[in-house]
Amino acid sequence: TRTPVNVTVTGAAGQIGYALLFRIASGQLLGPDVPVRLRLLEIPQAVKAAEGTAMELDDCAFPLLDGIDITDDAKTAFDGVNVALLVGARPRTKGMERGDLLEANGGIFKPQGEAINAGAADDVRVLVVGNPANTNALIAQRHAPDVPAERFTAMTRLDHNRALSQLAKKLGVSVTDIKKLTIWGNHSATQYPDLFHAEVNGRNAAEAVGDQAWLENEFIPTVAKRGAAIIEARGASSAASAANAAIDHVHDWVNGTAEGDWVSMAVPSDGSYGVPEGLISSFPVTVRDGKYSIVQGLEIDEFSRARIDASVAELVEERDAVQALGLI
Ligand code: NAX
Repeated sequence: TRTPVNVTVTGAAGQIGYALLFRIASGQLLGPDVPVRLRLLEIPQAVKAAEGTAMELDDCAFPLLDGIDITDDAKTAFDGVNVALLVGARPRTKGMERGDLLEANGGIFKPQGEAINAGAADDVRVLVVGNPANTNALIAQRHAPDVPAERFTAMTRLDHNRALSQLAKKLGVSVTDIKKLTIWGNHSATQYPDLFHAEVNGRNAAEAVGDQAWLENEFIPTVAKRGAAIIEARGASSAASAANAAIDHVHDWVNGTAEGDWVSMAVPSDGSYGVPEGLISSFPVTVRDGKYSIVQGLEIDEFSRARIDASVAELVEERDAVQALGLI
């Protein structure tokens, strides 16, 4: 039998945590033959709720679930961690300025980065889900100097999946008919879902749509504002779909992407496509042998260039703001 993989989930008592943990424990994160040991990190007031979730996990009698530890201490939570899912974050509340939000999250992601640096396994992979995800990932990464920078990623897979679904609906095709869709930039309203490199049954997706007005005025804003639309309809933010995207992100990072396709991941830039080095920005990536690479050589036209630049400019602003606050 294989040795269990240590998976740490922060914000485990939250709504994404509740949708995520059962799928991890059932084998959907790493595969049907990989046992997992779960570590749940919560703030002290939410430990009891996390214990309740752990009771339910026990009650599922998942064959692959090797054990569950619950803690409010980051060092304990990340000791020996192989896969870290950083979901817990400080949400923006009424009257909160952006600086306050970044500062509050710096107070979470700095110590978590330090704890990952101190105790994580050599093969650790980190996915930041908690918003502002790209910049929270940057903060954690900068406080983990001994971990290769490329192990820190942020989630734009939910945006990617949303874009797949919107396009499939528009064209009356299945999501499996669509390949090479890309989310560029920040996981925020400035993100750029790109159809110009995407293919629908082998045909260029933007051409298949053939309607620039739909692309600009419907598709892009619908994908970018989908989170707000879910809150409006459901009275709560995306949870099961966010958990699903986190599963997809890590699953593909570990197990690889399909031949002839790619996925979107926010990863530290190597300067590709003019994105300043080190910024954690979303790119098209392929994965082979557990390592991702940014897809190279795509031609970026003027329309796409302006959209990518605008989202990257926002990431630069966020980075400069956390730098000014002394968080990185
Ligand atoms: P909830 O408020 O339901 O849960 C968050 C949990 O995190 C709470 O239980 C809280 O106690 C815990 N927490 C807070 N600080 C912590 C710390 N320092 N250590 C450990 N746990 C801590 O939020 P939920 O709906 O689960 O969303 C979690 C995060 O995901 C939010 O920041 C949200 O904005 C973000 N999202 C990111 C998405 C993405 O695509 N990247 C999409 C979905 C979601 O909006």
